[in-house]
Parts: sequence; structure tokens; C-alpha cells
Amino acid sequence: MQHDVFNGDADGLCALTQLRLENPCESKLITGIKRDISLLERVNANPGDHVTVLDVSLDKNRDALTTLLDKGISVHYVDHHYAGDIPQSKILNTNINTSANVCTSLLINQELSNKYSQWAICGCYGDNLIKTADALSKNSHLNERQRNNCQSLGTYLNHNGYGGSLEDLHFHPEVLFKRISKFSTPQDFISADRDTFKKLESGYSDDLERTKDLQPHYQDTYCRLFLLPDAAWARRVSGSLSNQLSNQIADKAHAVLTEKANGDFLVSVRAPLNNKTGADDICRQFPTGGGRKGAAGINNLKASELGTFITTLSSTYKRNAAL
Ligand SMILES: [Mn+2]
Repeated sequence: MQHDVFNGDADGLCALTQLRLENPCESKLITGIKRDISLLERVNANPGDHVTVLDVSLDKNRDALTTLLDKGISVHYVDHHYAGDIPQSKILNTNINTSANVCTSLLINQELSNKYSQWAICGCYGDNLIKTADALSKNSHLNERQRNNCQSLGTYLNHNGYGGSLEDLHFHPEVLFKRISKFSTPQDFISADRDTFKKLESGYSDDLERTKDLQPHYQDTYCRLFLLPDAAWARRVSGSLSNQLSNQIADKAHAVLTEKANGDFLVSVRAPLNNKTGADDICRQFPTGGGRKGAAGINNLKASELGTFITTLSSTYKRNAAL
């Protein structure tokens, strides 16, 4: 039995889509909202089964991974998040690269020698790796319409993964995977399944529309910080808004804080696009923080720690700017 474990964002979806176009098979799908990354513990596998893991940190899944390997279950692990110590095992095959301009869809694209590169491009745009995606579009000789379609779909798929729970999402990522993975390119999906594409598109634009008059709660030379209310649209929009803000001012860091029912905050941090470092270090200074150099988050920032967070954000990028 094959088990496919993947992050419910564009990158996870586009990575698995490439793999299943190349090796079609019935598999058990294990996924969730973008922030639900402890996925491996949900795999119910037997000796002889094979597990593929895409776009979730090995560091957050190490115990479950070790348990699977000890049971004789082989694992192919492809990711670009912080991994920490990687277990040594003959039945574990890893492809992990934490460079700031790499994503999982791109690693799979390399494994498959560019065979489904439009899906990789879509995943790169989803992870806001615009330059990487533009370069691969050029190398793959996409015309402007094809490139635009990859960018739109990647952006919308990424947006769909955000939310506090599956109830906040427009589509369950598992449903989206089944719909998109039937098509060899994003182009073909968009032409054939208009209803799904339109719903993804309006989900994205309606949520972002609500933020158009939003003013920074804090800003200085190095960073901007925005607060969003405790509402489903706000939980969905935090990632897309962070990407949009970063793309607007490439030399500032950005933080978007969404208020939670308990009064604390869900935090999304983006390093300056021109200097993709430090986002993970900032977030890891708080108990529920983690992520990558360019993009990171904190699942629960105590309301009382807001001041400390702002100071940490600003001083980190002030220091980085001086380097
Ligand atoms: Mn990713």
C-alpha cells in the first residue's frame, strides 16, 4: 500500500501531483491545513508499505518517522523545511534542501527531470518564490498566458491552505489534489474544471479585498506589522497578505498577526524579499514558532508578548541590514 503525506498548500499539492502523474497509483492521502504539519503520526501503515512525505518538516515528524522505519516501512522524504538530525536507515530515502529559493515542488521537478515542470512552477509561485518560478518558466519556454496561469493557480492553491481548521478552508486539500492531479498541466486543469478554478479565484480575491484599507499596527525602517481580527477570512488571508506586502516593499520584513479566540495571536513572518534570512530564528524564540529562513510563523503568540515580538522583529532586521 502506498501512503502519500503532503502539506495542504500549493507546494505540497503540486509536488504530489507531479509524482502521481509519473507513477499513478491508488494511495492513502494524509494532509490538512497548511499549518497542520505533524502529519506522519497519522499514517497507519503495515510492514512492506511505502510512504512518501512531501513539504512538511522532518524535525516535526521525526518520532513518527522512526516508528515507521522500525516497522520496516520504507519512506521517501522530500522537503525544504528545517530537518535537524536525519535518522540513518537503508529504507529511508531523503531529498532535503533548505535553501531559501527552493521548494518541494522544485525538488520533485529535479527528480523527474523537468517532466511536469509547469506543476513545479505553480508550486514555486504558491510558495512566493517568484524569481525561481519566472526563471523556470523561461527555461521551460512557457508563453505569457501559460506562465500567468501557473502563477494564478499557485497563488490560489496556496491561499486555500490557510485557515485555523479545515472548516475555514474553501476546499479540503485532499479534494483539490484529486481534482488537479488528473491533468498534466495547470493549463489543462484550468480549462477543464472551470467551477473549481473560479471558486479558488474568488476565494482568494474576496478575502484579500477585505484587507485593502488595512493600516500597519507598527512600522519603522526595517519592518511592518499588521493585525487582523478573529474571523475565518482573516485566518485564511494571513499568508496571501504577507506575500503581497513583501512583494510591495522588498527591503522590509513583514509580520501579520491574526487574533485568536483566546486573545493570543497566530503569527506569519516574512523576511525581506531582498534578504531572506532570520524569519525562522525570530519565530523559534517563541515556544510555538518555526519555519524557514524566508517565511516562518508562530502558532500561539501570547498577547502579553506582542511588545517583545515587535522588538525582536525590528532589532533582528536592523542588525541584518547593518551586516
Ligand atoms: Mn513548501
